[in-house]
Amino acid sequence: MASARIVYASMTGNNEEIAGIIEEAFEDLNVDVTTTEVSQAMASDFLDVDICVAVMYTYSNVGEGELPDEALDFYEELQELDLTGKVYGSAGSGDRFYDDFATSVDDFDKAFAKTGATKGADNVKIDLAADGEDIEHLEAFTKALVDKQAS
Ligand code: FMN
Repeated sequence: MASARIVYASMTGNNEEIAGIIEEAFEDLNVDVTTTEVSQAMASDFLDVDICVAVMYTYSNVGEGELPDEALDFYEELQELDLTGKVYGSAGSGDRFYDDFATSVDDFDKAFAKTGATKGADNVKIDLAADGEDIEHLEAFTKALVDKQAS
């Protein structure tokens, strides 16, 4: 059975919910999945699984996209890892009101790319809470990750 780990950051619940949607989609595809809030996680936990997923909000006071404070250590640690042979995906909710919409999703994509892991699905950026169409995108995202891992 393939294994996956989802690490998320969430202040008001949108990204926690998105992580839950991805978790359920993995379970439906018979993947052994663990979901952890980022301040409780270590990037090296990704060494134990086949598929690595980050779900992060974007937070900026000055109009520039910024990572969640509580994810900074994790973000630095991640880039030091060798995740060659693993598959990764990056998703998250932001707010289209901001010019730097959901840039944390791109930042984590780039951090994963540095680890040597293989990108398994296009980044998914969601405006605030996930709606019905977003859920379909998240399910397709999860399936793409599983298919990539199996290939
Ligand atoms: N969203 C963006 O896409 N880009 C930003 O630069 C950004 N800055 C924010 C700054 C503040 C002070 C607040 C309150 C929100 C900001 N957001 C920004 C929106 C949040 O990322 C968005 O509400 C997200 O859904 C929060 O996720 P959560 O419910 O998981 O905490």
